[in-house]
Amino acid sequence: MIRVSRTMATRPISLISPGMKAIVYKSTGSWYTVKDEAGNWHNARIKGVFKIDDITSTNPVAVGDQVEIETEDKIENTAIITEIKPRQNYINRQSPRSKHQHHIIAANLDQSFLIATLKEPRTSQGFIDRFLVASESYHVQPSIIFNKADIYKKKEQDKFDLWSEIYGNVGYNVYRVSVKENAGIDALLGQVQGKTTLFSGHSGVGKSSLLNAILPNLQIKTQDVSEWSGKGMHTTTFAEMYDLPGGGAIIDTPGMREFGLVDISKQELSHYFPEMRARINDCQFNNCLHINEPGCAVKAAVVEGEITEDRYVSYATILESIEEKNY
Ligand SMILES: Nc1nc2c(ncn2[C@@H]2O[C@H](COP(=O)(O)OP(=O)(O)OP(=O)(O)O)[C@@H](O)[C@H]2O)c(=O)[nH]1
Ligand SMILES: [Mg+2]
Ligand SMILES: [Zn+2]
Repeated sequence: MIRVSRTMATRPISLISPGMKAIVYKSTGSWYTVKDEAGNWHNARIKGVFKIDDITSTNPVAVGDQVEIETEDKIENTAIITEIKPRQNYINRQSPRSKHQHHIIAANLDQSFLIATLKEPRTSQGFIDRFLVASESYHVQPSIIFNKADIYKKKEQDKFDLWSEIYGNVGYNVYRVSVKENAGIDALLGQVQGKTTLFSGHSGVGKSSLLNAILPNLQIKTQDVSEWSGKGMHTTTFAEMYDLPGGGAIIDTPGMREFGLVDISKQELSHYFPEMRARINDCQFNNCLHINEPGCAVKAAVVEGEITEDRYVSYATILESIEEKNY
């Protein structure tokens, strides 16, 4: 297998004019791989403390960020990130290490693809719903891609049919693909063209494999079948963005075990369930949380079968997990 790596690119020295703009393609913690507006790659880092908004983030600069850079070392072709441009949007989650910190997964996105599986490994509905809520809350259009269709037996196929109907009715695009059999990939090609798309999901669901199928020349590392233990060892260790030949880009990310939501209040949660959002104004109380309140239009819709019970259970579970901040 050919492994192409742009990291720590050693190229002829390319001049960086003062205040030159660049985009972050990869972040390894302390070093960032950036591409400047002339198309040259640099290894860049930040100096001093960057305070963005008031958030405590484990990573001040994220893949997809637009930054300004200046030369640090001409011989080594390293640069300093001097400014981060305001983000159009981003998706973040709770840091797995500390619930008081968050981790920005990527910034300036047009859409997000949740790569999900029904077995090897199994993606839970709770995980799917949290991911959808996070995307909705940052105004990033999500789609769900069920991969590994080649191993679906009747049980998995029935589940796919059910979920595809549930999420389709909510308004999300749902795809059924098998990277292994190269099935269903064509339908995705048109969807990613010209857009910046985030690939996210558990480890081992086939995010990098799907990216390789879309960009066959890339040959990025995926989990060897023999290494596959079902335990979700991470093959991709850093988020990285890849340009598409006809325009647009895909951001491949390391798999995540859980998706901890940040900065969403109990009061706003139902706004991120589109099928609830459409009914909130009909609730008797305008601060209705749709649990025990009288005259609740959301609960009425669940009883009438217009809102799926599973989605409502996800809503109630997430609601319960939100700790209100005491300002
Ligand atoms: N049966 C089957 N296996 C697949 C399919 N797509 C990917 N795989 C296998 O699933 C394993 C994991 O694939 P990766 O692409 O490395 O998964 P990933 O989501 O990038 O994982 P992380 O980088 O750890 O987050 C590999 O052994 C792939 O060969 C598929 O459609 N069917
Ligand atoms: Mg991967
Ligand atoms: Zn209500």
